[in-house]
This record gives sequence, structure tokens and C-alpha cells, in this order.
Amino acid sequence: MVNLTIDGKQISVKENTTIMEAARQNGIPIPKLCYLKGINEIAACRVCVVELEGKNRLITSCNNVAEEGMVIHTNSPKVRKDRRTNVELILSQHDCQCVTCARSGNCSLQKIANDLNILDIPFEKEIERQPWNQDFPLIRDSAKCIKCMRCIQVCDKVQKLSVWDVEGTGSRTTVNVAGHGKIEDAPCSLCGQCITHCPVGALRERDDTEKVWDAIADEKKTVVVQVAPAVRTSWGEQIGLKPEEATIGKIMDSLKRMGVDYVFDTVFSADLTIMEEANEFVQRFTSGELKDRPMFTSCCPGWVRFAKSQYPHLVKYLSTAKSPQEMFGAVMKTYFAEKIGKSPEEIYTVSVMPCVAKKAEREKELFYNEYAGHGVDTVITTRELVKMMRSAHISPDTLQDIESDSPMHDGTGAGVIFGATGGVMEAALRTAYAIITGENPEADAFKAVRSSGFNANDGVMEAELNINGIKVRTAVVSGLGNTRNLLDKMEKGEVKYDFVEVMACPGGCVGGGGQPIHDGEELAFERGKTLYALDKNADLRFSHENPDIQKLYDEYMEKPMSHKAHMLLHTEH
Ligand code: HC1
Ligand code: SF4
Repeated sequence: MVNLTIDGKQISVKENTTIMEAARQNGIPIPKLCYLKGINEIAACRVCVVELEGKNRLITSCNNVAEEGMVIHTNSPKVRKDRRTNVELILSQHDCQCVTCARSGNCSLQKIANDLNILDIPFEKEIERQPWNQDFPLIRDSAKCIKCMRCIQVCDKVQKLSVWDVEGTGSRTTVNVAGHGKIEDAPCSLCGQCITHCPVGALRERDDTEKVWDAIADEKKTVVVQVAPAVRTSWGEQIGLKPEEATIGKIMDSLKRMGVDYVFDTVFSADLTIMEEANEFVQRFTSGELKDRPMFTSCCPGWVRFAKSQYPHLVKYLSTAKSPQEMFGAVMKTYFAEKIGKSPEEIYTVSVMPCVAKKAEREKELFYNEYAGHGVDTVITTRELVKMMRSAHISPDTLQDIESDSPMHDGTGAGVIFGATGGVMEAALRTAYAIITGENPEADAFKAVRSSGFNANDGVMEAELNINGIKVRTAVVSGLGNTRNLLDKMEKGEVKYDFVEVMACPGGCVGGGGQPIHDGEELAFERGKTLYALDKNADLRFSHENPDIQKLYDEYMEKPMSHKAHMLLHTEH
């Protein structure tokens, strides 16, 4: 142990603990901007400076280790003056138009400037404005970038894609797409992790909320919305609702109050994806097609983009089943449109997703009879949903639980867990077991594929399962850096699997790039627990037992993998 004094308090901490961490463990918060534990510890912003007594100097607390006998002041006059100057300098290069910023109210720079009571910026303003493709789902505003380097490090270290890089030198140092490239040509997976780790409004998703308001206002359109499984775990975070208060039923109520005509839960189509994907797996597995390579799940568009740009030879091993978002879009514009006597053109479909890459996935075409268009018309993130609630002046405490509409009403626990890493695999195995053996397994029989913590085991869960004497080797991975490690091992022949689930974001969709932002805090695992609790308490826990799915096959799709199912529910990647 190391003994030191911080702000007059004598404390002991383990060796190699940073001063910032030592202070935090003892209830003394030190402000920070660029610091991200284990990812960005480069002291670029110098907001975390502290005074080291006797040495007459200031040091950064995020990357200096507590030493025996140190006497530290976190808030001396010298510290406050220096910290203030550092923040003022950052503000002098920052577009401070907070009222029109997507991160207003949730911005670390705004908070530290307010905390330090900075009312004026004594330095000359020098704002850099680079052009950006405003149609791309990921938007960067260089005028708001504070050069903290978090985006570079997250993309590099966590996602191993290195989309961003430093450009220029000295005071002209800035961040941009690596190699002076354009974002649309970069290998960006659109995971959005750089957005959720940006402390300010320099990175955000393309705002598509106005498209939804326009559709609602258009009397000729029937607006039909689906809400992804992971959204229920997080939407209440930014409006002060506790997890148990922020139910899916209240999201449905808010959408109806905004003027949406029909509301559905993507859990329904997650069950539909399982019906197709589990049957596809059993077919590919038993035909010997998976001798060399496993079948990969394909519902995560960040992963599909990553596979296409980094491992194109593996694309043919992706499941051809469309994602739940896309399957629902197809069902809404066909089966549902017919049910309510509308043409596909009259139906306007919106998805609420915890994800930025879903905005790009919607580009997939849907061809159906005379109709050629998109299954999904607009995708908004969880954050955009909350913005819409706020702009409709909906008071969260007045929301009631309402049911989703029929005839795509029912959903099972298997569909709910799609939103957490391992969930798709577990749901698929429950149904694959029933296909192979003719009976259900115990509902928790495959829980070995669940993650035991945020990014535990390098984000990989391996399990070898026995289904009726048949050995099925599975792996579940989340985070693209972890995925790259796993795929490289697989390609070297060090590991072998039959079925692999990949989610681009650490922890799965619950940790998605479209989820509410809590600076530097990783909430994916906590949110995932909510989904597993919902599954445990669900009346139905097997996708093949979903009555509305059974009805959809009886009335329309015939059976899994039928010709019609292939036309509407499968795709080429
Ligand atoms: Fe996901 Fe999925 S689980 S990809 O994370 O397969 O976005 O929630 O909706 O489509 O169901 C996202 C979540 C989501 C799809 C499903
Ligand atoms: Fe990198 Fe993901 Fe950001 Fe794209 S969205 S730049 S892949 S972190």
C-alpha cells in the first residue's frame, strides 16, 4: 500500500493507483475531459491537474501514480487558476453554440465550464470548420472537436478499425478521417462507439427525427413504428426514470401520443428471425456445409459492415436471414398492409434502434409484387426517440403502459434477449434444439453463452453444447476488436466453431452507439441484466411458441425457409 495526503485527508491506496483514482476512491472527485479508463490516459486536456506540495508544480492526476508521502491539493488557488485557463483555451477553439448542439445538457465541456463559472473567454476565438457529408449516418462537426483523442483511441483500441487519426501539428493539431480520406470511403462500421465516447457534440448520428414528424403530419401515410429490444433498457436514463419505471409500454404510449398510427415491438420479429435462422443453421449444419467455417449471425449491421470491409471471404458464411428490423419492415409492408387494406406505398415504417448502423442497414431494398422500395423508411436512435418525446412536451410521469398493436403483438423472452450479447445465440439454440429433438429444452439450458460481465473474457463466450448427441461448438463475441482477435484465431486454425454470434458493440445492442450517453461509464452489462430478467419472467421463452408468429406462417409465410419466406425474410449481404 501507498500512503499519501489528498486535500488534508490521509489515505492509503494500492501501488500503481493513479492520483485521480486514489482521490475518487476516497470521495474526492477530480474533473476530467479526455480521460477514459484504460483507453485514453494521455492527459491531453490538462483539466485534471493537481498541485504536488513541496515541488511547487502542477501535475496531471490521470496519468501520474500516487507515491508514498505525496501531499496533493486538488483545488488550491494555483490549481483552480490553471484548470480554468486550460478550459478557457479549449473553449477558444470550440464552437460554443450550445443551444443548437445535440449534446447540450449532456456535454462534459459545458459542465466543466459551468462548474468553473466561466462567463467569458479571454482568448481570441480560433474555430476550425472542415466539410462533412451530412447524408452519412455519422456526423462529425470539427468546430466542436476538443482534440481529446477519445474517438481515435476507441476506434483503434476497442474496435480495431482506426478510422480516425491526428492531422497537423502544434496548435493546428486536429482529428480527421485517417489518411485525409472521406468517411464514406473509410472502413467505418457505424458502430457509433466514437459517438458514445465523445465528451462533447463533435460526433453524433444524423438526425432523422424531422422525417418522422413529416410522415406523422402526412395524412396519406399510415405511420408504423417498431421499437428494438435494447431501447427498453435505457430510454429512461436521460429523463430521470428508474429502470423499472421505463417500460416498453410507456414508449408505445409516447409514440401514440406523438401521432403514430401503429406501434410494434421488434421482439416479435426477433422471434421471426430465430425461426428462419435456427432452421437455416440446422439445414447448413446437417448438410455438412459448415465443415470449414461456422455460420455467423447477421442481425448486427455494424458486424456485417465490418465483415464486408475486413473479412470479405467470410461474408458467404453469414446467415441469410434478415435482421429483425428488416424482417419487420418487410412484414409491415406486405402482410400487415394487406391486413389493414393499404398498399405498401401508404405505409411509412420507422424503427427505434439503439444503433447508428441500422440507419445504413435500412438501405436494403424490398421487392414485393409491384413494389420496390425499402422495408424500413426511417431509423431513429434511442437518443432521437427521447428528443422526440421532449419536443412533443410529453411529461414522462404521465405515461401509461400500453400494449403494442395486433396482429404482430406477441413476443417471447427469447426475442427480448436479442439486445444483449449472447442473446441471439441462446434464442437460436432454444429453437434449434426443438427442431432437432422435437421437444423443448429447459429454457435456461444454453445460458453458458451469456456474458458474465462487461467485456469479461475479452468479450468472448465459448460453449460446446450437446443436442441429442450432436456436438455444437459455439462462440459469442462482442466488440469489433475482440471479433478481430477471434476471427484471426479461427483463420489460423487455433479455434473451430459451428455457430458464431457477433455484435459490433461491447455488450451487444444494450451498449449500442445510439444509446443514451453517460460520459465514460459503460452500462451495457447492467442494461443486459434487465433483458435477462424480462426473459426469466416471460410467459413464453421459445420463439417457435409465439402465437402471432405461428399465425404469420399459417396465414402468409407458409413455413420457415419457404419460397415466400426467402423472398421477404432473407437477403444477400
Ligand atoms: Fe439490436 Fe436486433 S438485437 S440488432 O442490437 O437483431 O439495433 O435492440 O433491434 O434488427 O431484435 C439493434 C437491439 C435490434 C435487430 C433485434
Ligand atoms: Fe470507428 Fe465505430 Fe466510430 Fe466508425 S462508428 S469511426 S467504426 S468507432
